[in-house]
Amino acid sequence: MTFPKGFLWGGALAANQAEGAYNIDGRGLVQTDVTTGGSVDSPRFVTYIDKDGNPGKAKSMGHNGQIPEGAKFAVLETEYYPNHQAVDFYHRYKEDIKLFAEMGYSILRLSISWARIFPNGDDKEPNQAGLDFYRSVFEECRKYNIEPLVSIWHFDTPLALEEKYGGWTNRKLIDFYVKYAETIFNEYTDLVKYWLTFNEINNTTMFLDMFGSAASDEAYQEGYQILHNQFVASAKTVQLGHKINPDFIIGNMICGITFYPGTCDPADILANQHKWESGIYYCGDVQAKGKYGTYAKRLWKEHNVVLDITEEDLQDLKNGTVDIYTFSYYMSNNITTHTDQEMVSGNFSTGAKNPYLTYSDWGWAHDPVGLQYYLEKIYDRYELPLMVVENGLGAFDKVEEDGSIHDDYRIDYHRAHISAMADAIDNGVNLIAYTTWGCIDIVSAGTGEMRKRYGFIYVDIDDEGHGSLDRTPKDSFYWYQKVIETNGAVL
Ligand code: P53
Repeated sequence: MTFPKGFLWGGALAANQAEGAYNIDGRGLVQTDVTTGGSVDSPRFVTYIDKDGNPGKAKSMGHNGQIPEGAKFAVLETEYYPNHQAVDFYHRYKEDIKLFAEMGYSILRLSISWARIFPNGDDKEPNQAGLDFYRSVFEECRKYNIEPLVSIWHFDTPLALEEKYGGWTNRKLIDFYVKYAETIFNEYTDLVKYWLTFNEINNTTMFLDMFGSAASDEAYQEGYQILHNQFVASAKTVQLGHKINPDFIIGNMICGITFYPGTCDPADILANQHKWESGIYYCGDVQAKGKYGTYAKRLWKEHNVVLDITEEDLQDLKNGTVDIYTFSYYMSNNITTHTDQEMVSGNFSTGAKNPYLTYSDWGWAHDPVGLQYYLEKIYDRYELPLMVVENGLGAFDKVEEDGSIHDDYRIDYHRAHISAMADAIDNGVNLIAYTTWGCIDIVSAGTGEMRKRYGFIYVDIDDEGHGSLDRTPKDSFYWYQKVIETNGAVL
């Protein structure tokens, strides 16, 4: 039997993409609350009021919306914000967790919304209603013997911290984050064992050179300083967590893209190695080995970056290494120095088109072998237990007249990826969990669409917010139920 006894099967979601209830029970605002819906062809925008009081929109690059000097982020009456309601997990979590239990989950990855606990980020006291909400969610999980796997931060820094302190470029954020982590560690010490510090921490710099235009030195300076501050916050949090409860298992979380050289030109081989260093290893090395890799100096020099790093920081990084390495996996990308190749277009997926792979409607390469490659490479580098905490296919789903949803394409995607995980395990990789992305349909992070669906459970809501929000199991629901029941033997 490939999958070891006790292997954790489940699904994953994130607060800002699932909960909705954006201004309920004292929750503060986060950036997705001022971000409109987009699509593959049209970016998401952040909305604001400029210094003269006029409303405006600025293109949101991933999770860092740039607004004009003196402007303030604002919710505009004239816009629709998909994350405000999302799929209303806030009010429907009991129904949803019951369905997850029906699939047989032994683990559920979700995130705590920082702004429900500390609405402004720098509040003296936590918001009791926020603490109560997650207590109730975790208790609901425990009722079904589902282990919560909690992301402390999933792209949702309280907006007030961004406005008042300039966000993560400011070291002050480290203390606010650690205080938030300490609060939830103490609060849920008996309910939660598995924690992740920062979701896809590497996105901040990995995507800088991947949108066709070269990023400025200033963008790298800011990106690397943000990462450094988050590394320190993560390391302090790991140390504190182990002090509060020695049984806590605390991991990092990397956006795991497998990079391949586009050709066998040695220049491409080297460029690809450098992409692994800057995109994937940079964060993993600090969080799992406790120090910057040797190539870090080269990267900083390349972009004239000078970082504010103290001796104490280096000590913290060393003492705050993670217990497990976790990552998301959706696709591979090709890295090439050649300009004559056909390029991929899609959101967050760039580079030369791989002729051996097929692509999703959003341009993401379908590459299960790339997952095996990633697992084997990363396990050998760190020798830490691994978790695949996101993996899935964003696709259009069609609801048949009788209400059923036949999503064989999604089943094929997961079957192939689970099979790749089995091969990696057979080759010695210590993989302990698999949580599929969007176990239920939720708002897409990259495009803000509802129609980019990942779930095994369909949610009746569209891109304009119309729909009953009713939940319906798709064919994949019953398929995954069987996979879990047989511990991966029947795919
Ligand atoms: P969506 C880029 C590339 C790979 C994964 O993404 C990414 C991103 C950033 O969007 O994000 C993760 O919804 C992220 C989730 C997100 C999921 O992948 O754009 O951790 O929040 O929903 C899928 O299709």
